[in-house]
Amino acid sequence: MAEYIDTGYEPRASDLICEFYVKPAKGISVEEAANHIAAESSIGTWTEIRMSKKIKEMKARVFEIDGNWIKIAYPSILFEPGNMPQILSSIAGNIFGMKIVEKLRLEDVRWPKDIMKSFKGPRFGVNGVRSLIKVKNRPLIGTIVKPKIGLNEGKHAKVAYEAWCGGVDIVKDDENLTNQSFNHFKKRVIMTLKTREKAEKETGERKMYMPNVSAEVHEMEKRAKFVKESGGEYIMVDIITVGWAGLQSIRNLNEELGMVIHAHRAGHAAFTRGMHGISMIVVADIARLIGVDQIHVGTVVGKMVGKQDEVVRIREEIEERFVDEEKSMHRLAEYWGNIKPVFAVCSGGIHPGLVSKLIEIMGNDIIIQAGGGIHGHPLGTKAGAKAMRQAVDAVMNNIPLKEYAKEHKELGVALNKWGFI
Ligand code: CAP
Ligand code: MG
Repeated sequence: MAEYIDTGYEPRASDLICEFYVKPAKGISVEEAANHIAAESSIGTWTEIRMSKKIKEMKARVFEIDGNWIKIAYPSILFEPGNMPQILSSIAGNIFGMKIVEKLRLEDVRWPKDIMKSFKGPRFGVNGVRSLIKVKNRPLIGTIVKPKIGLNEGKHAKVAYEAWCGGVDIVKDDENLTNQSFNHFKKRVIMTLKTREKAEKETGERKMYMPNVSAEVHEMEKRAKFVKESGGEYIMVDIITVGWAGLQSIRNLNEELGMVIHAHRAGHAAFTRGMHGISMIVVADIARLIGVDQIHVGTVVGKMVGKQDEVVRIREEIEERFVDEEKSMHRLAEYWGNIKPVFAVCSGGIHPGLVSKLIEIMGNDIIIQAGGGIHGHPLGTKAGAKAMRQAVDAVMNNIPLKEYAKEHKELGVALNKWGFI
């Protein structure tokens, strides 16, 4: 049944191409596994089925086999434009569970133009967010209110106020804070936007609040509308747990709301780590197609997994800067057409002592978020926020952190507590 292997096939521009890593089950060749993967993810099943020539033409073709790496071209007729659940049920569905593979990782996808155009893409993107916040060059600084769970609405708003006044640009809810008994969503949004106004007046700077609207779709839509009516400019969505249909729904609604969508990726590591699952590069590209404006990509230096080459590659793919033609399947810089670049968010275990290394690795066009690295500062939240801002200012002025800390107490206290690299 090797009729899905066609290494002479030249993919058409209209084909969707997937790159997989495959470790076949014992006694199975890569070629045999590849054949079954292409069958199961397009028109076939485990045994021969009689079918017309027309249907056979819809089959996927394995056109490249290089060790454990295979590339499969899918005719775009297999897919419903604009329907991410259907597309992923094909190229990232049953195939992960087939006995014939021991490990299977969807590493990269090259999206054909007609599929890309069927999604909305980011509303703001990097430039839109920068002009909203009125910060041109330096990395944006964000914090997550901590403790992540347990504060009532008033205390939440106060922590946010302290962080904004200390110099943070953006304050977000944590990924598991939504509308609990101790902290109701609407009351939190109203109280926090109120303290945001106060912080803007006191600092003369734009300050943003990202309420977490993650919930069942209709509830999510109601919460997003409420944020808009209350004067907010941002919503945060846990894109993995709300699912791609949920994200598409909220992005569709956002056509009328016009808010910035922050994508938290809690849960991604259930399938992006190791060699069985889907790469974070594919997850980030899907999120960009559907239309988030900023997404967590990892930090290399913080508490979460994500090696330098992978994290930098994700940032390159979503911001399409310095795309290394060799590494990426997205050969041409204009690959993304008018789909805006997405802001890379670096968060997780970050504190002021890691900021210079982080910027050295990731560049300036990032959003640096610190939760514990601000609220755990010995002198409190406001001092922690000041220390983060001082660390970014030091790097932007090419001054070593230790040097800058001599004239900036809050940074010095942070470096003494957590060290620096
Ligand atoms: C960070 C964080 C974020 C992680 C998510 C947390 O807090 O709020 O959710 O950054 O990881 O809950 O851990 P800290 P990623 O700054 O206190 O670590 O960005 O890798 O998706
Ligand atoms: Mg969190």
